[in-house]
Amino acid sequence: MNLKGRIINIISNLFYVEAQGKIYECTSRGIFKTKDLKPVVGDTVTIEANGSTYNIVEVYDRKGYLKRPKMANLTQLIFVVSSKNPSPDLLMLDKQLAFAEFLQIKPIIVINKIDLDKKKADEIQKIYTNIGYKVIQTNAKETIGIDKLKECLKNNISVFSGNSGVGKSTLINSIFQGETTQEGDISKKNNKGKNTTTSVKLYKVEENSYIADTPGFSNFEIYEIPYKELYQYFIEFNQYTSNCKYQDCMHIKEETCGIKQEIGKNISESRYESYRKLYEELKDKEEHKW
Ligand SMILES: Nc1nc2c(ncn2[C@@H]2O[C@H](COP(=O)(O)OP(=O)(O)OP(=O)(O)O)[C@@H](O)[C@H]2O)c(=O)[nH]1
Ligand SMILES: [Mg+2]
Ligand SMILES: [Zn+2]
Repeated sequence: MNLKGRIINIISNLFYVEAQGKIYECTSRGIFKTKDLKPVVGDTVTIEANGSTYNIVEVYDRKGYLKRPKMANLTQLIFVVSSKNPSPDLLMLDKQLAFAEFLQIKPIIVINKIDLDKKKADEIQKIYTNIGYKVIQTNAKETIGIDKLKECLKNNISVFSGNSGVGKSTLINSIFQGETTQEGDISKKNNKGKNTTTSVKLYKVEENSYIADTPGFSNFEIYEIPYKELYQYFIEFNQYTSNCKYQDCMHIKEETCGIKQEIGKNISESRYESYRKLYEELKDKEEHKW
């Protein structure tokens, strides 16, 4: 008997594959022992019954691969900021958005804790909806905005990222509220206050929709991005580069720069400021590599 499913968890050499609503504990055949072929969480696989055990016999092509946290077939990144406590970290948000653009994975912005500073939430929302990003306002504590968020999860494998305390766990809990997950332990885990999972794990929201739980992970590092490319991942900048005097303009020190001309007009000051800081950070890293 062969079944097609998805790897939702890996514990040492055992692969937990969800197929047709059930979870199968599987081993992988020797052919996957080479590092590159080793199945990871998120992989679509075929499993085969072998007596009382199951074997992974095929791993399908990946639609994307993330090194840290290690997972395959991620389709959506959900970046969470809070309107207050902690105060919104737009530099971090812009960094995460640039990374999503670099990876070509769809980003969603969630502004949580709108009960604490609605005005600030609206301000932030305006900056990012103007660029064309999808923004959802939530109050995770009182399950406000959660339906909209759930709608976005459909047919996606999503990962939440954001600084500590912004409300990621609370959001994930309210998504699962009143429903049992495959092991029903997302909420249990949080009640205990300690996260006992040690590796990436997928939780099924509904058919074809998963949320990845990534213990110990909060934000992506972006050092893979060459600093000279960074401006391309600030997507609203692109339409103004034709007004730059120099073809290789980095939009930092150059005069007659199409992007700098737009600051405070079509490009928000905070976005440009983030660009400048991240550019310096990446440049510094690249130049001190050796
Ligand atoms: N007022 C208010 N508080 C919230 C809201 N969402 C979460 N909180 C509170 O904010 C605190 C932090 O929430 P968590 O869900 O633990 O935050 P987290 O992003 O998972 O933090 P880390 O696990 O440290 O990365 C908790 O005390 C929550 O009860 C909200 O919408 N409004
Ligand atoms: Mg948490
Ligand atoms: Zn320029």
